[in-house]
Amino acid sequence: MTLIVSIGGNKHGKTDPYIKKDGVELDLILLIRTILAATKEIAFRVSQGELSGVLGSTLDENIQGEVQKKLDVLANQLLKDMLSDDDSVRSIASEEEEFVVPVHSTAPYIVAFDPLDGSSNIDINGQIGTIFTIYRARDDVAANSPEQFAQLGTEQVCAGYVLYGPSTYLMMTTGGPTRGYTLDLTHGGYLLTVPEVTLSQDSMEFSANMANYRYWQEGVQHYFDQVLYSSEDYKDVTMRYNGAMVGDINRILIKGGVFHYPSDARAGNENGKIRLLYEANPLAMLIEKAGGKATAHGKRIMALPPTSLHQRVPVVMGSNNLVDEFDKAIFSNS
Ligand code: AHM
Ligand code: MG
Repeated sequence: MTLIVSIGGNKHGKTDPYIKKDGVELDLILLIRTILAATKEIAFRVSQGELSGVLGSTLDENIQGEVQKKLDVLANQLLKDMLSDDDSVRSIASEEEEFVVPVHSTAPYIVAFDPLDGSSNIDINGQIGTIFTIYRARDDVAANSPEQFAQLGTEQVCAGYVLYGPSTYLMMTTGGPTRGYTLDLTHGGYLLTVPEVTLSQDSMEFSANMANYRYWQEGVQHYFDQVLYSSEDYKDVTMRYNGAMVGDINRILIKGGVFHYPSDARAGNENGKIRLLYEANPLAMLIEKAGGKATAHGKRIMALPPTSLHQRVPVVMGSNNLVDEFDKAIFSNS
């Protein structure tokens, strides 16, 4: 059943009573609305595809050494511009920006985002999304300091993503349960469609880029050998891989399963590919608040002390049993 409540308010003038129940302050609700306003604009451009002139690549590389897509740049700029206009934002960090962007020096919140996750899917009309996270600003460091964002994932006051799929879908937590919202194109607001997401613990589905097998550590290779070829426990196993973590995690939140992006032997991938601040922590919070687990090196992702703004971590996250079995196989003797 679709509940007629909306974070952005709706034609009946109601706001989401569930968010209120989480004890969320009004200025945080307004900040979330700013982020969502930007995602609606991105969703519109994405839905226009080739017609909006945003497909294809730029000639530039981002801080991650990846060629930027036009939509990466556009989504980054939209979020940055709209958040810079919001009085409650002290600092911004983006996967596409080398440095922290200082905004309002005494504002209460800092925001980090991956403006367009799954960039390789842009040109093929595949799943892509925006991942975001909000923390309280620190008064002991400057607004332009990366130290603003050197906070544990457990300090997040809001985490979410918007998936630009056949429908535009918001998954978000403000400290309470993970909830799902669908963008209603008839009135332009996100409507609460799943008040409480509960991760299935029965799934035998995994997401991993198996083409990286040759670069993985021996323990990880051995684990996947068991899963694919020998263990009776995994005889019903199946695999799905989107090339967009946001799509894989959405599937896992709805159907259960586990996502892996292990470290590998390639230069730069010693800690895998997934960024702690922009991807791992917000998605870990959504997974945990839905009853699942998220670990790196066998430890809880949200308890990892950050060491740098663009830090990467190897990730495994999803249904408890599948995360535990992987960690037991890899880390029980280390
Ligand atoms: P991006 O934020 O630049 O799009 O990179 C992150 C993405 C994840 O969404 C996805 O799971 C992963 O990169 C795919 O990487 P690979 O092509 O190595 O499997
Ligand atoms: Mg990403």
